[in-house]
Amino acid sequence: MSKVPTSKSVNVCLIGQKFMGRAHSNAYLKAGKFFDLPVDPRMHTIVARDLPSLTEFAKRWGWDHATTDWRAAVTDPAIDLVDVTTPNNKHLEFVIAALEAGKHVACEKPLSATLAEARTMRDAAKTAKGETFVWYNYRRVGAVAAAYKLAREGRLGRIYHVRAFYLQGWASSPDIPLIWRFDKEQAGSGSLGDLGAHVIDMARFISGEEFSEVCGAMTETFIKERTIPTGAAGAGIASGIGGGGKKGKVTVDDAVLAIGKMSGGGVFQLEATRFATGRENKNGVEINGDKGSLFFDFEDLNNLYYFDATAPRAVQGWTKIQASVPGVHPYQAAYWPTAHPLGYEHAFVNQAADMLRVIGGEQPEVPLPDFADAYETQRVLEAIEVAARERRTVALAEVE
Ligand code: SOE
Repeated sequence: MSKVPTSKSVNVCLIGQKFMGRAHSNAYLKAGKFFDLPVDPRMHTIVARDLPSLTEFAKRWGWDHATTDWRAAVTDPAIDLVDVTTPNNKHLEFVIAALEAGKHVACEKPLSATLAEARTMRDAAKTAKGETFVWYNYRRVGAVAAAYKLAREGRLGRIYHVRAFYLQGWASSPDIPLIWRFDKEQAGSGSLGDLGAHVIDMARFISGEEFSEVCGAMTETFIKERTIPTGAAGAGIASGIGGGGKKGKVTVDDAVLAIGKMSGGGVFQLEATRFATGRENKNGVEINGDKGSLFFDFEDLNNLYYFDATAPRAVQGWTKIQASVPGVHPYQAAYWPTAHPLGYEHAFVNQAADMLRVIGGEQPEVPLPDFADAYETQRVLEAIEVAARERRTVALAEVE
């Protein structure tokens, strides 16, 4: 019987066991199954605060070790990659400890709850030994990766408009308890950083341009206070009902609107909200250029819409490109034959695969956001917050 050759292992330490803990666990579990990687991901240690539920989580997902001692795990010589999926105000401490321990570090979006903390993380990454990554997962939804490729081929030309939207509706019920996403101290902002960050990154990624000026912005908090959750009820969005207990103040935006300019001279408009009743997880962009336009909507995630403005007028029209056809984006062929669509979780598997490629010395076809890249998105978040708070125009140059 021949010994199965193994490539170099990359031992992963994941911090967090909630929604992103599950999405990232699934990604590490599957990446080496669907992709030929230069390294072999090992689900070494899972870290969270409650050991009994954590031990159950480790068993279910196949983590070798479970611990509540994050510092021992992050500095364990056996660990190669530390992945942080905690609430935003907890990113800094874990990330800096991991970078100082010489690890590769991945962090959920947005980089941090505040620009100052994000800057500290960016600066620490500049001199660190390890690679850094941020989970702007929607870049690796097939249709978005395809949009990136078409834009790099020059299919947009000079960009006139960037229209970015992220519409959810889950928070419009007053029964949703005061979870961490409603607390400025933990989240940094509400729909702006939680949802707006994704489509700001998507707009930057596809257009290849930066946001250069916020000419106007406003935020609104529709439900000013919510029931303070007790026990598991506070765990996350899905847990929903907070009971009829004490109420606490919502200290973040429920919705944000912003307009402004892009670095190429075009204009942008951005909308992010958790109160678009009827919209479940509708994120996307429409980008109009002199050579063509692209439109993506995550609630129609298997299709990318393209308008070729250079085609003869008689045949001009919006083309619906099926993303699950091999060759449209670089991930489909790793999974299934043509027209077998991928889903939400595949974007995370694609990101884990690309992170492991970078750690193994390869260069993925679709760029991964590192801390420096994610910091540019954090600057846009800050500029929008200042513009809304002070009701004025804010140039990105003002927010370094
Ligand atoms: C918020 O509801 C949320 O879970 C975001 O935090 C995620 O980043 C987004 O992908 C789905 O919605």
